[in-house]
Amino acid sequence: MDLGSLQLGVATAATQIEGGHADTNWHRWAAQPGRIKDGSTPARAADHWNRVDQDIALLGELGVRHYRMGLEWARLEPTPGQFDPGALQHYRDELTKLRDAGITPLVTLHHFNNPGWLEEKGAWLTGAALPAYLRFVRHIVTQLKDLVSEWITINEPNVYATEGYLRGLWPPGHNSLPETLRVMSHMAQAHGRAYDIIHALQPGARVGVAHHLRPFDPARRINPLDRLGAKVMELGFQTALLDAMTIGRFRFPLWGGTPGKLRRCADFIGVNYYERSWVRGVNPGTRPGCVTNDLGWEIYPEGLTRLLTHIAGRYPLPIYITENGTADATDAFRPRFIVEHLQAALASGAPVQRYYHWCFTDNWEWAEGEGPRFGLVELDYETQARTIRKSGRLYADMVAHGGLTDEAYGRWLRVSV
Ligand code: IFM
Repeated sequence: MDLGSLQLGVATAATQIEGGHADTNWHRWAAQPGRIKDGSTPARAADHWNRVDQDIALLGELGVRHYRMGLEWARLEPTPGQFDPGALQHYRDELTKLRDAGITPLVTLHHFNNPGWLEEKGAWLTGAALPAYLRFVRHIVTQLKDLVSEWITINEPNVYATEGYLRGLWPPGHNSLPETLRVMSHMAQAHGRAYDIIHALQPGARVGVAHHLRPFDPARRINPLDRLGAKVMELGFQTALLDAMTIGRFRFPLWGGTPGKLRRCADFIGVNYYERSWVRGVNPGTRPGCVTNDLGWEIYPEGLTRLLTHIAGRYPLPIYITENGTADATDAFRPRFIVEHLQAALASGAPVQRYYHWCFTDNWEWAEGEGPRFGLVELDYETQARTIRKSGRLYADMVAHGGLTDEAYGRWLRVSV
């Protein structure tokens, strides 16, 4: 497999790897009994805050030239309007080291993580988030634009909204469809404003959103209820947001923007792809009998081809696969997962410029805690020892050769019979 111009990188998010005691919505949530499956908190994670040098050396071992990372808003702005110069310097140092190592950072400004003070004011449900977020964006871009030129304004607004406001499994633990749509609308509006601010400060910047996308397929192909359910979910969970955050088209069930007026508000489409939804009536589920990962998510590379083909036909923009990966504690199927998803991306013929594997190291997986293992690099949470997995070695080989060589295939993927 020849990757052509497709470049490989790895992805992380601040709250999931940094460790420490920032006052975020997640640190507060994890402190409540029963919220996190294994009772863990983000305070340990991968202790990346203290191990930046070690982790940059590991990125060097993988050979990647692209690294997607997040910023912890609560560290940078611990009280409203007061920015912490120490935290800013920490990120400046990290970004400088990355660039010195020949690695281009793609920086996420919001990845499910609100400062505690914003959460207290209702965060994205109320009018509090927009001015606070824009102030944060303005300050951070001004301070980091000499080191960063690629930005993700918001990660997976649909997942943030549905897990926190519909399913109630994430902070703030609500169960309300109107609230979910309000949060989505506020995030879509915030992205458009942030896009303009970043471009005003840094005209050459590349700005986008990391969208969580999946195919929604009716469980019973000719059942009208399943078909309708799949269509409605696709629109409500992703298509309406994609339109609003790419071409400024706000339509039901979202609101905001200027009616009838379209405008470009993304320089690339970020795609986070993990699985498909198998819809029965109004219930999204998993196809019975399919191959799944450790979290029960269907492994379905063809879904990536389908999504990319659809997106490329809808928006004339380059595509970054900003996340793709799988929970596989024993690394039994991750090597094949990676190769098959890269093949699926190439098969789409879509203008995919980047592929960031999720995750660089094992990460604190939100309400699932420390259990799921997504890393190319295995983490021993007790000792913080890092070990590159077989899949990580394969990935490094693909980075070095611009694709999968016959030798690598034989070494990492051939099944002996
Ligand atoms: O770990 C998450 C990440 O924070 C957002 N996208 C999906 C990943 C795996 O669940």
